[in-house]
Amino acid sequence: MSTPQPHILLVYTGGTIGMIKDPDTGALKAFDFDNLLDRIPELKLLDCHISTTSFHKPIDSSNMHPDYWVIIAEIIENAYDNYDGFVVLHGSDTMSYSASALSFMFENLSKPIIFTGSQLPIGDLRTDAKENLITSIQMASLQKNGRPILREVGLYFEYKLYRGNRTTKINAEHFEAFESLNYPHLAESGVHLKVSEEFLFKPNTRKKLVVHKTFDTNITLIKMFPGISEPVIKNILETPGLKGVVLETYGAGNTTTQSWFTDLLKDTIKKGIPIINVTQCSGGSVMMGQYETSSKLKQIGVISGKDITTEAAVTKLMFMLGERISSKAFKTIFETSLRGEMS
Ligand code: ASN
Repeated sequence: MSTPQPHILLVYTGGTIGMIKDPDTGALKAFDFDNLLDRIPELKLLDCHISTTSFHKPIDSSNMHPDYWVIIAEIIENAYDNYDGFVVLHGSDTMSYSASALSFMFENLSKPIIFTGSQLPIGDLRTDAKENLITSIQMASLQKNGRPILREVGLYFEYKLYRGNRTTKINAEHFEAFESLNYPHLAESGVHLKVSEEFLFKPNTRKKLVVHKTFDTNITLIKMFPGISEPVIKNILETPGLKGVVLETYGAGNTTTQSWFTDLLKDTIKKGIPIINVTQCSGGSVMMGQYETSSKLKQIGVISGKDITTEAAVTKLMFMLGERISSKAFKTIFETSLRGEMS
């Protein structure tokens, strides 16, 4: 008896993959990407059933916003029981943020949600879109004993599948646009699709899917640089309504030890505003207390982002604030890996 073909839902949100050049300005802009299956006849050759749906008005992902994450999540949630996997076509600019956000939204996910896109439009002769799209669909279709092999939010680009919330866009030009420096890739596409099963996220399959939909955007991201000034930091931290801060520090979580700086952070934490320490290095982890320049941060209650990416830290913070996690539990929960986003 032949096994039934997996059903895959393709969700088109926009991005270069479906863009065309504006005849007047020459700039790339999102266009209506209807009839995806007709435009890419190769999709009909795949060993799965594909249905497609699209944003009413596709966007360049630089216009991404949590409201759109809810739209993507609701499309998937409403189709969840009828499909075996989901592929989200998305612009590369903010794809790591969206993949991270969706990972937090989908608790107890037991099917693949694969984000992909391209650096060149699908109509371009040298496009990377077709390989990315076709292999993403194949990855989302992978099954063992009739069940999906991948049960997490992934990001597929240029022959590699990554855990979405571990990725960062590292190149605006190369086809190899993403990297996951603190976690191994989950699968690789060569002559065969090679999945590294030991690195896959193992959800608790006995628990029911829960989709979280509230993000609190009253947060800020501060990147440290030598010479950062007191009035600037003071102004940011005293922003009315501010609820959380991601602080991009040097190396293993280090900052200036000037007292005006640590005093401002201390006052902020005392007001119940969590501050998350993430490193501005692309790889490695925050280890507060390793250097004198981070000991004080630890003392005043700064939260360690460990080896989380900035993209995952920003979305996790908005997600946890949206969930109204109490300030007492906030540090412990943030420092716990929820969806494999930190080691
Ligand atoms: N600006 C585009 C976007 O993020 C870039 C891309 O998709 N390669 O929508």
